[in-house]
Amino acid sequence: MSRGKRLALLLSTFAIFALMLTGCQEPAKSVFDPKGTAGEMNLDLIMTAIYIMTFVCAVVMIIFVYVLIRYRQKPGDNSIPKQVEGSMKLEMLWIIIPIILLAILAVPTLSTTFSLAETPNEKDALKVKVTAHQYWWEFEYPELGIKTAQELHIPVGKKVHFELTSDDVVHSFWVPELGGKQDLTPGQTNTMWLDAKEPGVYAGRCAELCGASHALMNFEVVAQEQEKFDQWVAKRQKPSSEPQTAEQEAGKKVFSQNCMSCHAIDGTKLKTKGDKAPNLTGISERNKIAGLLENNDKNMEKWLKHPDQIKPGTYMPSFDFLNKKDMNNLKAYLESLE
Ligand code: HEC
Ligand SMILES: [Cu+2]
Repeated sequence: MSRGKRLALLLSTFAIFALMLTGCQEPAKSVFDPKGTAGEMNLDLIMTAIYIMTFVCAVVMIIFVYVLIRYRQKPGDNSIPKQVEGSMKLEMLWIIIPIILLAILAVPTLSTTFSLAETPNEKDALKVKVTAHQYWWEFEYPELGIKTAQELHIPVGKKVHFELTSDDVVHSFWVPELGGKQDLTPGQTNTMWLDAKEPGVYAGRCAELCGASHALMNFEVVAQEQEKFDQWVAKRQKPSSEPQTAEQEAGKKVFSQNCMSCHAIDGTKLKTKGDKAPNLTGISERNKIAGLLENNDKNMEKWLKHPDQIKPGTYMPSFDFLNKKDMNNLKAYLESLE
C-alpha cells in the first residue's frame, strides 16, 4: 500500500470514530455538567479516574515511543541484542505502581459510593419510594400521601432520600445531571439520595437492559423552588375534580369500564387496585405521556390506540376498538384531570 493510501485509510478510520462519538452527546454529556451535590461527587470520581488513566497512558506511550526509536535496528547492524530475563527491580516496580494507583482510585470510590447510599440525617429530607415497572416509573411520597408516575417532582436545595425497588425485572435509576445509577431489584430495597441545586427539568433514564422498551423507559425530574413544590403537593393531595360537562361524564364511564382494572385516579369514587399501571391523578398536567410523547390531544389518542407502537412490549393494551365518540369523551375526561 502506498504512503498516501495508508494515510487516507488512517484518516478515514479516525473520521468514523469521531462520527460514532457524536452519538454520545446525550445524556452522557450532562454527567460532566452536574446540577446537584450527588452529581458533583460522581463527577469528582470520574475526573480522578480520567486523570489517573491519562497519566498511565502518557507514561506508557512515552516509554514506548522512546524504546521504539532508541533501540531500533540500525543499518548494517545484524547483531542480536543482549537478552534480559527476569529483573526483580523492574517487576516489583510494575506491580507496586499499579497497586498504588488502584488504591488512589478505590478509596474515594468506595467512600463516595457508600455515602451516596446513606440515609441523609437531615430531618427535612424528602422521602420518595421508587418502584420500577416494565417500562414505567412509580413515585410514592409516603409522608405526603401522594402517588404519581413518570414525572418526579422535587424541591430545590433539599436532599431527596430514595427507596428503590422493582416490580418485575432489574432496572436502574439514573438522572445523569443529578445522580445515580442505582439498581432496582425485585424483592429488595436499595437506597440513595440526591438533590438539585437549580430549578429545572432533568432527564431520567433506565440504565439496565430490562426488555424491549428499555431504551424508552424515560422519566423526568422536575425540580422546583420549595414554594412551587408545596403548591404541587397541595394540588395532588386534593381530590380529583369530578366531571364538569356531559362529555367528561361520559368519558368517566368509558374509563371505569376499560381502564380501572389497571389505573387508579386518586380522590374519585372509582374503585380500583390500580397498582399495575401509572396512577393517572393529574395526568393532564404532566409534561409527557408515558415519559416520551409531548402531552397533547393528538398524542394521547395515538397512545391510547397503539401504545405498542410507541413502546414495544408495553403492558398497556390497545384501545383502537373504541368508537370515535367514546374516544373523544375519554380524552375529554383525561384532560379534565388536573
Ligand atoms: C392491562 C392494564 C391496563 C389497562 C386496562 C389500561 N392501561 Fe393504561 N397503562 C398501562 C401500563 C402498564 C402503562 C405504562 C406503560 C409504559 O409507559 O410502559 C399505561 C400507561 C398509560 C398512560 C400514560 C401514563 C403516564 O403516566 O404517562 C395513559 C394516559 C394511560 N395508560 C391511559 C389508559 C386509559 C385511558 C385506559 C383505558 C381506556 C388504559 N390506560 C387502560 C396499563 C393499562
Ligand atoms: Cu428498565
